[in-house]
Amino acid sequence: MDTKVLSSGIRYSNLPESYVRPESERPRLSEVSECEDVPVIDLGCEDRTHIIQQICHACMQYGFFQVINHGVSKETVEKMLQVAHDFFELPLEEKLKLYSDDPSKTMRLSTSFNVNKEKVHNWRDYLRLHCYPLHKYVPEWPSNPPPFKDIVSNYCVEVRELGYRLQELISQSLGLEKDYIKNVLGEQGQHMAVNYYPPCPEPELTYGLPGHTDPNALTILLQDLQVAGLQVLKDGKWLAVNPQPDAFVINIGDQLQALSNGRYKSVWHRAVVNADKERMSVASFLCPFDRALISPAKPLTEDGCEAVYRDFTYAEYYSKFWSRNLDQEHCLELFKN
Ligand SMILES: O=C(O)CCC(=O)C(=O)O
Repeated sequence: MDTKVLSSGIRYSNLPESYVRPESERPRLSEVSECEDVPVIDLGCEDRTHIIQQICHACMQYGFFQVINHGVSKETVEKMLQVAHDFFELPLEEKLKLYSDDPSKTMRLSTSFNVNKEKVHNWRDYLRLHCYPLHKYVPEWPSNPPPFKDIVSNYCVEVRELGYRLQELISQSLGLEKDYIKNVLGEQGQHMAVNYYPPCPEPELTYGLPGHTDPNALTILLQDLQVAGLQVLKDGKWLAVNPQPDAFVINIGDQLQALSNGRYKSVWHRAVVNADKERMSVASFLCPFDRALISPAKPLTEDGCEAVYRDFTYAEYYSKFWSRNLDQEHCLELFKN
């Protein structure tokens, strides 16, 4: 491979060796079935108690759900997907100006997951942005395509609102005060990964992203409507979550698993790739404040329920997460009492 990124315009006819997974780790695509009963929660429903019950069920049984009537406008979503697409269409030299494989950078174009740590690479390029506070980070974002900064800023504001709304509902679904999660997480960071998965010559042999859980609190994922690729692990089986119009996929992250004392599961998910078509997704991550102290919520450790995890700061967790490979054991295992 002679370029750092996959989005170079070269169409590969064979999968380069460094992307080939050992036999036992391959996706076995023919064994994956569609997730038929993905929880879809209508946030426009007037019965808040009903929404809270649905969230509780989805977070316990699945660790993820989809939302519709979520308040992020259709125009904002369409523009976001278009500008993401336009970004990856830019000439290679233009994109390479932004390339870095240093995870501590607050804006970078990169590839795979953690190229310096992993043994086998993943069939993905991604633009990673810090997004909060906007005035701090927008100046370093790409200025090409020209409308990028405006469109993405607008998207980030609307998605953040949705995230806060969901955190209130999730708090209540755990029987906690509405603001419990927001108060514990402090002034939350917001990151974005704009994922680009080019057509892959041998999708059976590799991943866009291998199975992982998200290290943050909550992920709001926008999937490309045309091409499926997201799969989640449910009861030991990988299930495809096909894109649904006007919906976001919401994943519970590791921090909410810890805060809920393991009651809610941070969902294992992965992205598989496609032989003929490119795929895009936009993941927005809400992350606790670096010094936020994460511990199982007190009301959930009363009545003889032991705290499953020790207290830790988010900064400690995040640096542990990035010091490892993506497809190792669950990072939270390292924080168990
Ligand atoms: O592309 C997808 O559907 C999943 C993306 C993802 O898991 C991530 O960015 O962490």
